[in-house]
Amino acid sequence: MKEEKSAPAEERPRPKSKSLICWLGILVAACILAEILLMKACVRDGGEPEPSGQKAADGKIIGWQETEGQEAEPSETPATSSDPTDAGGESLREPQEIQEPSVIGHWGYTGYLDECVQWTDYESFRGCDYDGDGRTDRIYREYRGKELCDYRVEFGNGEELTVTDCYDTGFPKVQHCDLNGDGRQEILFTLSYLTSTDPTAFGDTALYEWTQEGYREAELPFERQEADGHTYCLRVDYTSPEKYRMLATVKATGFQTEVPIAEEAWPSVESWEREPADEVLWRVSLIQGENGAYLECAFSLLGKWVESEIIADVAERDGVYRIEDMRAVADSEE
Ligand SMILES: [Ca+2]
Ligand SMILES: [Ca+2]
Repeated sequence: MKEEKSAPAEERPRPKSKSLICWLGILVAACILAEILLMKACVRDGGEPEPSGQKAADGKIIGWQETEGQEAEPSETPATSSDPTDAGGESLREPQEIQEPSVIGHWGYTGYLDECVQWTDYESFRGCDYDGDGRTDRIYREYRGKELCDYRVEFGNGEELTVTDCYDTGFPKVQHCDLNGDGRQEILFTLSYLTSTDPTAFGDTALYEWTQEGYREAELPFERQEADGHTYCLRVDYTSPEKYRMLATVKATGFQTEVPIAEEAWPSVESWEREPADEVLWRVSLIQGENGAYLECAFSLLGKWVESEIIADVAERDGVYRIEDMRAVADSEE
């Protein structure tokens, strides 16, 4: 009897079931892959979008400035978007709170003044050419804390000048004119204090001339107020020849003017004759006159109670700024 040869182990169904498990494994893996792809497609088409905005510390929504290919950075500047999805007020972005521009919107601000959109005066700093080289000049403001800031005038050609230690609450203004006839513009930087209870009692002035070493501050022919590098003063002695009248005498020039005082203002100003007063240069204008350019400098007399000023015309002569003329005016005459 021929003994049946048992099938070799290799030929038993075992190898067949191993192949089936292998196929089943491939099928399961394919299902998992398909599920992953399906989930991704769902997220892309209808899933929650990634947050596109952040809240400021105070909870207000702040705007975005986005640059293609970059992560969006938060900005205090409300974004002006050209995104068509913004049309009709519908947008996938977070709603933005647009702050109304304010006259004091630059207080505490760091950045270019022409971008300070929360300030009503920011547009007056757009497209300026102070040095007259045809290139646009800009002013960068850096708030340093403790109510102080610096202003840096950038002339677009590598030249710049910085006015340091300015009060945050000042209102900046830049004027320019060739005062010394060298063909280069002088830069007059001023700060006024319009929100003060007496704007005529404060003012900062810095005049810059071009030299081979760059811009340097020129000295005006007035007193410097102690502990404040940008405030010029006129030292005035007051005497009262009679009630409701004050005689103002400028110590530096001997110029005198009699100031009539209203009866209701007299109690507030009569004590001024006890000591010399440092009247502050609070308004300066660059004037192009027939005989050349000059500075018109205004000093208010006797504070906010009296509407009288002394005006000093200052011109550059042989490298020095001198008082060319001094006169008294009432505010109503200006
Ligand atoms: Ca320029
Ligand atoms: Ca000049």
